[in-house]
Amino acid sequence: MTLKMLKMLLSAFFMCIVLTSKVTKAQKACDPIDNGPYLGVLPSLLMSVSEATEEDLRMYPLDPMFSSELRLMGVIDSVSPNGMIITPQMDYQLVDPSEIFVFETDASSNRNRIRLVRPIDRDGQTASFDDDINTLKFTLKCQPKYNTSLERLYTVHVQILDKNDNSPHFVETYEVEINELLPVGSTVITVSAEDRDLNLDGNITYSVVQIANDLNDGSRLFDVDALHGNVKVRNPLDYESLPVNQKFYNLRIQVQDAGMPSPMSSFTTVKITVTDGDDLGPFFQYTGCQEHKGACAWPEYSAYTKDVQKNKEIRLMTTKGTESTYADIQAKDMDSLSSEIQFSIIATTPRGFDLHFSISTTIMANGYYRATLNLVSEIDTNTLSNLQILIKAEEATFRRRHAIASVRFMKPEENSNTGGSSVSGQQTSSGNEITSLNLGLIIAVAVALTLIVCLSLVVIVIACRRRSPPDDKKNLMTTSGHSNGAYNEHTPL
Ligand SMILES: *[C@@H]1O[C@H](CO)[C@@H](O)[C@H](O)[C@H]1NC(C)=O
Ligand SMILES: *[C@@H]1O[C@H](CO)[C@@H](O)[C@H](O)[C@H]1NC(C)=O
Ligand SMILES: [Ca+2]
Ligand SMILES: [Ca+2]
Ligand SMILES: [Ca+2]
Ligand SMILES: [Ca+2]
Repeated sequence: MTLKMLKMLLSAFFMCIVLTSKVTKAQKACDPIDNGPYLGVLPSLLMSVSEATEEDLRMYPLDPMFSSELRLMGVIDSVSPNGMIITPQMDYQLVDPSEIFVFETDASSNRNRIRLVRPIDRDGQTASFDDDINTLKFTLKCQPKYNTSLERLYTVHVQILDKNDNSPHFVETYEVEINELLPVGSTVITVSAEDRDLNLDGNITYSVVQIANDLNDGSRLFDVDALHGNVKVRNPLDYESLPVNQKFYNLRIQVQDAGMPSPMSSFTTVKITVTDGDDLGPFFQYTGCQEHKGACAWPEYSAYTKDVQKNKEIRLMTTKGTESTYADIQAKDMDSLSSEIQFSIIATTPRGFDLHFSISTTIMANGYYRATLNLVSEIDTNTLSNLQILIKAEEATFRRRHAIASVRFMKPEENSNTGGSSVSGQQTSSGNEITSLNLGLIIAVAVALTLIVCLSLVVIVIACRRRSPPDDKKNLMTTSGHSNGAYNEHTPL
């Protein structure tokens, strides 16, 4: 039983060996190594090589990336017993495949291959897919040397693999003008780049790059959407903080593909010009005002009550330290927009004197506006000297930005004899007041001093006459007395 079974098993085993050996023996020259897929009427051979430039092929002709295994039995020559003759047909392409590839048997591995010998640009001349060459297709005729009439035909598909040999590039140059009031998040411009390569080699992303040593670098204020190239405002813009005559930002944008192992990139610089927007109000300006961010912090004007006459323009002054100067009320838009400004009286302290005054606006040069303040109905000097008027300079825009200044009144010095004439036409009015006051004081002091000196002289003279009878010896006595004293002091030594 067991012997019989063993015999049967052994015979089955040998049968298998015989069968398999028969199968291998059946594979002759021009037979496919694999039973490849039928992608049509003919069996197919699928291969792939990388695209290559002329230089690639000159430098690395035997690089495996430029060749592909031709999985057919036999050797490609017409001499060996299992030799075969390979003839590519020029049927699908305009070019002859035998000019692009050589068909050869690798001497060391004894394997058949096709090898690229002519440059192929997979990418074409544009980024569009229309001019891409992704596969080369042709019919291959294979004839065994031992009987050339036993020819076999295959459809060959050679896939052309992409190489990242193109850097992405921006299709145009970009310049744009925007207003400083454009809100954060707004799209300023959209940049666009192209890459002729395939898949990751052509998958491009945008990013902002800082420009070293450029005061107009915009990398802090703008960013770019990585996928779509939309440039957006990232931080609030400020026209005023840009240097004069350089109201623009340079935004450097990089575009990079995702090619492995080393991505390729290129750059563009977008010039973003910023225009002025109405973000600042008017400001009062006079020499010597306390400036804060380019505007007078607490604009204050004053006038002497004597300079206030009905239906006459009130002469106003500004004060810096102890110096008072005649000054006009002038205001200007802090934006370069030079918006129209209108002056008005908004309040008085104490209240209720608004209608005693009128104010009018005159346009001046360089965007300045001037206010003219008039008294239209009498106020008594005591009331006036305690009065303060608040004046508003308002932009005639829909935002109605404004600034406020105060005007107060002072009584001139009571002692001043010169009265109204002291300030007329003079630059330093209160300076004049002070000088006339000082003059009076100086005269008084001088008179007093002279009196004191005279009195003391008289006292001295009287005293001298009492102690020394001769008048002419007064000088001698004083000099001798002095020398005596000196001598006396020195004698104890
Ligand atoms: C070659 O093959 C053809 C087709 O199978 C056959 O007719 C012919 O006899 C063969 N010739 C030789 C010399 O074996
Ligand atoms: C590029 O890659 C990103 C992420 O890797 C993907 O979301 C996007 O669809 C790709 N684009 C293209 C055109 O391949
Ligand atoms: Ca690329
Ligand atoms: Ca490419
Ligand atoms: Ca502005
Ligand atoms: Ca303004």
